[in-house]
Amino acid sequence: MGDTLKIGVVGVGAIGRTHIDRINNKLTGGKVIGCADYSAEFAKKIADQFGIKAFDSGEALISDPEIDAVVVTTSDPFHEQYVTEAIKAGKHVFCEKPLSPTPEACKRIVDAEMAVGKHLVQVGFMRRYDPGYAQLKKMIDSKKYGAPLVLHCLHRNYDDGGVGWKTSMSVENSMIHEIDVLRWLVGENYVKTDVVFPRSSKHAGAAKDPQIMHLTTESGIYIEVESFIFSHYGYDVRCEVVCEEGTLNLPEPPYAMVRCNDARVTPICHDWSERFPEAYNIEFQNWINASKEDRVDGPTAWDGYVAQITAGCASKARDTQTSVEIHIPEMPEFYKK
Ligand code: ISE
Repeated sequence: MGDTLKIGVVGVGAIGRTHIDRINNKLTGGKVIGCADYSAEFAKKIADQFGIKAFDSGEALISDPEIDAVVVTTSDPFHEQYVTEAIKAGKHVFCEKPLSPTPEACKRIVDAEMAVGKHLVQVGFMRRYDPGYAQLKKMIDSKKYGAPLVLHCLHRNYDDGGVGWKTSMSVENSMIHEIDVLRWLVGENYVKTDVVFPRSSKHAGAAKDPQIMHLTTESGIYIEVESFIFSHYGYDVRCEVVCEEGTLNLPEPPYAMVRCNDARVTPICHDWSERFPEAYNIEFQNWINASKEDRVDGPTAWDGYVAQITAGCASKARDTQTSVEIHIPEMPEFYKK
């Protein structure tokens, strides 16, 4: 492998490009040397922009001996195919969230990884690397404020994708972040969920928006997450953890307050790329460092599977407007190591 981890990116239509830029221009120890896309012509265009090699297919990129590790940023339904291919090639693979749209596909990835007997997969749940969430985690783990009892969370986008947004995406694409990061924060799986539809915004078109997802954990911690995709004011992520002897609030980005035109204004972010750049940088630097040491040190394929089981139950709860029990299987020994 040498001193530099040589990385190939499969899927460069969207976030993959920002990861190439981050790895090649901001981080150390890794270099994206090639990319592939379902359109080979498009891959060539992006490869030329970054001065890297274009591969004819994801498979060709993954099997190339020059490539040490793989980043999968295709559209969600294609994650399984390329992650599995990388596992078979024995290469470390970073897959953007969700690991796969269905729990069944995630389970197949888990089985494939266990079959090769080596930890290779990391899932892109970047909020775990956000310094604000990391502070909350440290405070909860210290037990200084007693046990967490209730979590109040908001996840608002300005308009996230416009008219293409579907009702199902609020859980599956957006609140999947809370499903993972809150489970990690409190260190417990979920046992029950329901999803409520308040009056819908006129900006949401045919989609139901906002939506409120409720989750209950094994010890009875009660969580509510408001997802408001068409908030039409900015990107706003909040999390308040109510503990027995204090409440903990996720820090907001430190924008300076401006006094002007008879007003006091503190700006907020416009979208997720502005809100979480540090989290992405820390996440990828960690992934590069761990891959070079042949380790996985981040959200695993098992975490991706558990998130998808939970999201599947929340989707069922949403579609049937009932409360749905969540049954998470026992974590295999393989993932406890
Ligand atoms: C998007 O895919 C993300 O991952 C963002 O973090 C989230 O806020 C947004 O709603 C999703 O569509």
